[in-house]
Amino acid sequence: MKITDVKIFVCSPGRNFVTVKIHTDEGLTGIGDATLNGREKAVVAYLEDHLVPILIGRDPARIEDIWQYLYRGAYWRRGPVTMAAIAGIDMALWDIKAKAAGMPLYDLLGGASRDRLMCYSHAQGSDIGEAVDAAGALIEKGYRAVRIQAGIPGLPPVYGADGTTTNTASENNLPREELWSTSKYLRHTPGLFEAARNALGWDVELLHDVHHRLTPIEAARLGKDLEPFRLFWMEDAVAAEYQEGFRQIRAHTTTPLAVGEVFNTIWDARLLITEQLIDYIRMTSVHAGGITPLRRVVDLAGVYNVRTGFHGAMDMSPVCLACNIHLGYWAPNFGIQEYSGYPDEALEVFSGTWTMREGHLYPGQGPGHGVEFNEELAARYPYERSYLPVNRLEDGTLWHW
Ligand code: EZ4
Ligand code: CO
Repeated sequence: MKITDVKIFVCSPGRNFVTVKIHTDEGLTGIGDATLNGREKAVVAYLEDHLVPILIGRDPARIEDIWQYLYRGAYWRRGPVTMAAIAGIDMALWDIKAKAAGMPLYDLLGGASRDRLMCYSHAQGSDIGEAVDAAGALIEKGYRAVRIQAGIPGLPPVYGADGTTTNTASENNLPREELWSTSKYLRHTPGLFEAARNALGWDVELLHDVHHRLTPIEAARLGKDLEPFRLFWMEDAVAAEYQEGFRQIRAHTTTPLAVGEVFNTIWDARLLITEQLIDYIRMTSVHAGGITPLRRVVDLAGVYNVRTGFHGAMDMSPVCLACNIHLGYWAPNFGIQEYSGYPDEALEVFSGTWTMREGHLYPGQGPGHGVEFNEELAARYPYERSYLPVNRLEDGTLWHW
């Protein structure tokens, strides 16, 4: 079999997605996700100008060799643009291989390790009452695990802490600027989970995302203060470029830790995994560079009792979610899958065979990863420039978020 064409699509059915479609001389096609929220066009240029010409004429069965070629052969390794671009190709190649084998992707990876994947969804509110009500509504719908975020008294709405802000709500197609106060957040957050346990009981898993906004010692404080409420995890407590910082958090708290949604390679997670400084690895098929390298991360994690918690926000396309579901179905050390759902128009453009029932995800049983991309429909939703927000302290200092 030979690769005859590789097409790149950018569409915005609710939000921007970058999609790779690989064609072969035997008529089989494969689909991959290469979305990088806020920097979509950089990935498109990387793919169209630099990767597509390399791929034409190659044997799509040689997934490992193609991945090594694109990763090592670039000389300039790693980085979100590079790895999202390689991921789009890698997912499409696995899709082709699984279709050629007539197997669902998880079967090709080694077969199912479980019957269903527990997933969690997002509950947000402008205050504690609203956030806890939103969590209750999700539990009513059958979810067994819920991430809860609430607006912070004394601060205007902040991304990820209040349901009124979303990551597509840029102003005039430029990044929106938001305010952050660590002391206000640290005072307020334990009360959110106290209220959540009082209202929702103990028979549900509660999660929380800090969005990288703390320092290690502040994260240690929050982890300790949240211990009575037995969180499933505290996510992205600090910016993790400085991996050793997790030693300090870990030394102080038994609240389980999850990190890694912005990681691109196994090197970003190596120390965290091998020193058992985290409990869940959040890397995801698209930003990790595809199924080929993420499977390697999962196996390394398994050796050290670290489980998966693949990033699954709605700014990764349903193709990425499908790949995560197949990987999770196989992974012996699966933990949980994030699932925030998609707008209807996105699910029309990316029709999928995975399903969500009663708080659990199930892969499709057909060949491949099971997601089809409707090119004609996609063309009706052109790209719209949009950014994630930017965060400043109250004195104007630019901050992490
Ligand atoms: O902010 O996907 O856990 N989920 C998250 C997401 C991320 C976005 C970034 O593009 O943190 O909402
Ligand atoms: Co997150």
